[in-house]
Amino acid sequence: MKNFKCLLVHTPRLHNNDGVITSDVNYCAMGLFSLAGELNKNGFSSKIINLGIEKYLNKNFLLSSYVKENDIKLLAFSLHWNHNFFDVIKTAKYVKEKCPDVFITLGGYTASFYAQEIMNEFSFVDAIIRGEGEYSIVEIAKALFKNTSFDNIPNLFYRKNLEIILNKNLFVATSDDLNKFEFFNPQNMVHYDEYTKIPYVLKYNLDNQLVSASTTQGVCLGRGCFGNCIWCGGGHYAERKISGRDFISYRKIESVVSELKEMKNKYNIENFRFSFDPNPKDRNYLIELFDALYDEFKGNLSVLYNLDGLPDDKFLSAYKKAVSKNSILYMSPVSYNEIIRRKYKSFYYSNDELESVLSKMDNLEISSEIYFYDIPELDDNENLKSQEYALFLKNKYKFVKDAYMYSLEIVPASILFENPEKYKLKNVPASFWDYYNRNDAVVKSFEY
Ligand code: B12
Repeated sequence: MKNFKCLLVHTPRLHNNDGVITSDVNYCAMGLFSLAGELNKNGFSSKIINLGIEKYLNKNFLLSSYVKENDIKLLAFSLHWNHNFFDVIKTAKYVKEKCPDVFITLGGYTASFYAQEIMNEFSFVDAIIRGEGEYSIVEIAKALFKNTSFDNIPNLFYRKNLEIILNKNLFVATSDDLNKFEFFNPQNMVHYDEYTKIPYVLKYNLDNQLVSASTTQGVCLGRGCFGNCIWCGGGHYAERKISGRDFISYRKIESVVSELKEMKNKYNIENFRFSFDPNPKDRNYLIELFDALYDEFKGNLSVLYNLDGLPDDKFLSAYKKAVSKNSILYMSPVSYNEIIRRKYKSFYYSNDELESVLSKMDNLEISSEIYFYDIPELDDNENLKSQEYALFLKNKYKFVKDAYMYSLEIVPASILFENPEKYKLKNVPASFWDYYNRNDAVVKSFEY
């Protein structure tokens, strides 16, 4: 089976501004590591490749040549974020033209949401794994290797006698499953060292771009969320649609700590991103995690943590002890307007509650960044008040290191996406073509 080679591909989004090529969406979905890990565990030689890194290191790099030279049999494109829809599809198309025998599957949130449409429109896509992919990708590799059928492979859309079939059975990872998966193994990625230093925007015409100090990998603590913030494509309702997930799974704390230890000590990764706050009413798991991180790193761990709810006293004291001073808690009250906040955000708090926490954080010297959104249903004046409130918080609280506005992205599967008129949204993508066409990339994307 070692000769049956698989490749998991991350395709950033390319931009071409008057001949100056840059890319964003440079980070791989963290699940690519557990997918590669499961394939390798089952005897299928597998790697992850980031096309941005390869192209940056060698401008003549072509995925189709790599596939031929390495005799890749199963090519799995990550279409997790909607932003790189065009680049993924274009690249897959060209590779299939040059390597007709390679089996192409797609996976990730966006591919899952639009699986039927993608299968209908793009015949070079052989299959789509909907939702969580670890079990299914191994079963696909086994079926291709043994030349058996895809019937009963969970989460799978595939082609059979010109028909598109979606198997009925479902795989959603439990905590036990997550504990069996491997979330970090640099051996499983081509040019891992370079990837750890990839910047948020990569400029292909400039030297010395691979110098970012942040980790490229979000650290997986678990999966799922009880919240339904209306802009989020990964909340409870959205996840139910995308992957059938209806519960929360947590990773074992020892595994997370030993992973961080290896990343930090062996691979010199300096900052760690966490973005998991599925149930602010019960943060026992996170408190236990911080206690264990303190035992291991004695407060010498730089963390960027996106919290969905307000931190409480227990959280703040465990966090304060565990992380280094330059760590940052990111929080979004959405709008200065509490009525809008209640409507948009699941884990509501008032402005008074927010400010009381910020003043505690000042006393504890915990840094934060606070972000608000431009809300389409509010007039400019109301949105301006969020901007003013952001500035007010930044000036009033010493440890609010930054406070700013974001524009609201409409992502597939979110409540906003499903009910645009209710929220007075204009120009909401009506079909996947609208996402696909929202790019200014080079025509052939990564196969140019
Ligand atoms: C953690 C997180 C981050 C982290 C880390 C991301 C990472 N490396 O994975 C950071 C902070 C870096 C991040 C950044 C962004 N994020 Co984010 N992020 C999340 C968050 C909170 C959790 C991600 C997660 O746990 N996913 C769940 C698990 C199941 O996914 P996974 O383990 O990676 O992959 C599994 C499956 O998805 C599938 N799969 C994934 N890829 C593939 C590929 C193949 C071939 C197969 C077979 C299967 C497969 O199988 C995997 C294993 O089971 C979600 C919200 C949420 N609650 O889901 C948003 C979310 C995914 N992010 C989102 C967005 C928009 C972004 C940004 C584009 C924001 C921006 N404008 O900059 C950037 C993109 C960064 C980049 N690519 O360079 C959106 C995506 C919506 C969409 N459909 O496009 C979400 C849903 C939030 C939202 N706003 O709605 N994010």
